[in-house]
Formats: sequence, C-alpha cells, structure tokens
Amino acid sequence: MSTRPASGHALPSRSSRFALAAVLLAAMACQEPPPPPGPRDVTITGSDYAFQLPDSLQAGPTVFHFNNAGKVPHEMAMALLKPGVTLEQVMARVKAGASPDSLLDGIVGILIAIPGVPVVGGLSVELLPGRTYAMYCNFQDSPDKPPHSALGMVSSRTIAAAP
Ligand SMILES: [Cu+2]
Repeated sequence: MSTRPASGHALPSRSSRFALAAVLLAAMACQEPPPPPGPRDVTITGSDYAFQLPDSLQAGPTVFHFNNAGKVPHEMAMALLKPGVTLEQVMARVKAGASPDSLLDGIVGILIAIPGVPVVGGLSVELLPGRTYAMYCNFQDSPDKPPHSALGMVSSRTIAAAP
C-alpha cells in the first residue's frame, strides 16, 4: 500500500524551503562586486634617438614603463598639452628658443633609463580622453650637443575615448 500523492510530486516542506533560501542568500553574500580594472601597463622604449610606443592609448589609469635600448642615457618626460595645442606648435616654440610652458597644462612626470641599469619603477597617469600628451627627451650627449628631442626623440599621442 502506497501513501504517495497521485501526482508523484510533492511541494517542498516548509523547512526545506527555508534551507533553500538560506543557501541562495549565502551564495549572494559571497558574490562581491568585481574589482575595478587595474591600470593599463604601457611600455615605451627609447633608442638613440627615438621613442617606440603604441600607436594608440586608451583613457584611464595607466602606468608607463620606460626601457632604454640605446647606448646613452635617456629620459621620457611627459607633458599634457593644452586643448587644441599640437606637438608641432610646442616644438616650434622650443626651436625658437622660447619656453613652451604657456602651451602646456603641466608636466606629468619623468622617467630616466640608463643603459644596463634595471628599471624598477613606472609613471602612473590618469590619461584623459581627447587630450594630447607629448613625450620628449632633453638629455644631451655633451653640453655642446643638441638635446635628443632635436634629434627625433619626441612624440605625442592623443588619447582615445574609453571603450
Ligand atoms: Cu634621450
């Protein structure tokens, strides 16, 4: 003789429904929000006398690393140009012997890399969408030699909008 319901299905008992709810709540409590994305790492390589860097840079937190593939010391100085200012305008000002400061919103920072000396740090920057950053090296091989920026060690990137 069977005492099962005719349908063969039974609603969960009240206690098992509470147990299910407790498991669901525990699972939800374990789901923490995803951590914010970390900064992008961008490596710039300096040589005698040029910079190699990605064609495009994304807006947002970024850590720049600077390697020296050349034979002489280099710096990677970075400046934020005022909106609408181009690298050509800055370089024209420099070639004329004038200060480009009025064309800049500021200096972001400087990394220095000496050949054969390990690089142990980076430059953290919050890259702003639509803004242009200039990278340049003003080191000279000797006091009577031109700054490396005049030899081609200058570049810029306009930051793309975040995806
Ligand atoms: Cu240099």
